[in-house]
Amino acid sequence: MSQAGEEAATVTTPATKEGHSYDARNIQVLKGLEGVRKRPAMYIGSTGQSGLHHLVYEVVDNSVDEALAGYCNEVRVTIHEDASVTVWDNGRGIPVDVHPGQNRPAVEVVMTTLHAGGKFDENSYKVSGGLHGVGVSVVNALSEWLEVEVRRGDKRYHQRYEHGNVATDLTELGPAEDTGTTVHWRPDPKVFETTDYNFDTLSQRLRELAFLNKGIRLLFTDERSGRSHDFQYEGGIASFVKYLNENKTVLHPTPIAYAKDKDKFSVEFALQYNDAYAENVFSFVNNINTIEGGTHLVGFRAALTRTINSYAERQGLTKALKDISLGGDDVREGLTAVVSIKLPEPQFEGQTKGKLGTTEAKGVVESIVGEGLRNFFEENPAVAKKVVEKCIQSAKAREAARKARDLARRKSILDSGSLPGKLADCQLTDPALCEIYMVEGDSAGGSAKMGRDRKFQAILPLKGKILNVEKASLDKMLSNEEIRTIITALGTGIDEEFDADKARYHRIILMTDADVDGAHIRTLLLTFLFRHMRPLIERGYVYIAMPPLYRVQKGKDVRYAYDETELAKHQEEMGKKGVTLQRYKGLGEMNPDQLWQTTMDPEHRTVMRVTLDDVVEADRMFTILMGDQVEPRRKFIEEYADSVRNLDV
Ligand code: 0RA
Repeated sequence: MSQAGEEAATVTTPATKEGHSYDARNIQVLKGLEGVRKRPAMYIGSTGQSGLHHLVYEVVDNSVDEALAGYCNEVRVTIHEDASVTVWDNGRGIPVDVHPGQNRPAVEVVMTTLHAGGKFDENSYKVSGGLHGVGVSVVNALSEWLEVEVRRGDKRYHQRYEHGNVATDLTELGPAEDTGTTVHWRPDPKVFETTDYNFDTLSQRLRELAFLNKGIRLLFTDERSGRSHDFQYEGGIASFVKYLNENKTVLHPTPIAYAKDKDKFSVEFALQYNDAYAENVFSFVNNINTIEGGTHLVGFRAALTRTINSYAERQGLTKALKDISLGGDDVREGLTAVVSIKLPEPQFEGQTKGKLGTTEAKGVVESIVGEGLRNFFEENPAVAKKVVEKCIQSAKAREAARKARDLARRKSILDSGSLPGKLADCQLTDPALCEIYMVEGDSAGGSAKMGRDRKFQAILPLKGKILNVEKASLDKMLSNEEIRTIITALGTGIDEEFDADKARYHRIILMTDADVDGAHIRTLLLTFLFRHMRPLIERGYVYIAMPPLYRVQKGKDVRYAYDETELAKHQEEMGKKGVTLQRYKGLGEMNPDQLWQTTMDPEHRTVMRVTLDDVVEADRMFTILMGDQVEPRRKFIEEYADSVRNLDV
């Protein structure tokens, strides 16, 4: 990677007309973009693929802001073969008149000044803080070149920049039929490690934006592959909820949805129950996914619990519960919901700035969600009854689970004091230093126990397929011995008692055979971790071991290959004579020494960290792979036959 440090010096080239003297503010400005090129990661998170995508989001966000202000209804995003990107919109067009304080066209100021976008923009929903909202000037600073075309006041204008510097003055091109802005840029290969965009990642984000901003048409074209998408949802977040529940069996055909503005807040929610057990609530602030939740989510949850309880009481439906009230977990079982709020200057907090801190959001969201739900229940008593009955069902099942858990605790299986007999624990006790291998099968488990470094490596052998938690209720899950063993070994507890801080290992490594069964077991384990211990994945504790597929030997020269390409390379280097090739069908075929060398020795092994890049897609994938609808699963596997082999969440 190149930081382009030297080149940043050229950013200070004066970009204004002759005879103009620079005031302090101007110099500040020039320093600003230089800073962006010096430390790009500070502005866009990274200079890898995600930073590259960030540039696209930044420009699209500006167009979406125009749409939110009511001036734009279509945005077109195109990836070109030379890795340049065009974002076109039919908004008002960036102003081109000479900016009074700066003596140059406003569009030039917007493109070359850090954070200038917001200064002109009376649209109050611009995001402050967080990762987005750094301004188009950042995109300009990190581009080899950028060209902007503005359609405004019946005319077309054009300006070009290179490395963030003005390359040509703003020129008039001719008449315009409509208004809008087109930004076309090529990310600077000296700044970015890669210029390879991921079609799916970009397309998922654009789809999300189309859901979150009802009616906007987002056209996405990838000229590298010829693929394209056209997103537009008149149903907004209700369509989003339908999409999330697409492969699930729903309790009521239409999502419950409501939207209202209050003070400086705009609040909307949509929800729909399904017959699974997981809670799937996604919250957004100014179109940004708040993965850590925050005050708006607290308000939503409070309203849901309170409104369902009071409706149930008023209708005399709680008698079945003998006066126990429905808890938060009971009203959220099988719930799919999207809560989206927009407000000026939200305060973000938390590790990844993904948590809303704005205090007033709780009360506002709580009152609007309460009102929306109450109205809906009054007008749709049949659906209301179904929802309440489902929640009561959940409460009863939770009670049964509590009993199962108590029983298990009495048998001291879930007690952290006594560890499962199958677990070969490590000697160290500091979780940050410890890892656990969850190994498919007793024989591989045996080899792993012998091959490991017992100081920091624990081994938990698993008997074949674990329970598919996607189809099991909590009490069924807790009465499953294999699952209980995993919970106890990890030390986190489960459900209401789950606490990621109690994890006994900060590396949880899934080691399964490199065959279809192995992939299935890995998916079952991941499903369990995703549904019930998601914070462990979020914290980056979960890994997948990568055992070799081949062993090639010529005399004393022994090499391992992790894929076909590597195998071919070894074979080429070693020649054909006297070479023996072994293809590993399972972990059990490796002796303890080999297993250590190839798969467990931190000096030589490769492990793949499981990440949750896109929780929405991860959820859909688990539902499809592990849920009970056969057709979507068949289609998914057909479509992704290759990638399922290397299933990455
Ligand atoms: C500054 C002020 C106004 C609009 C914009 C910038 C703007 C920026 C971008 C970036 C991509 N598309 C965009 N569309 C608009 C307000 C314009 C006015 O008041 O007329």
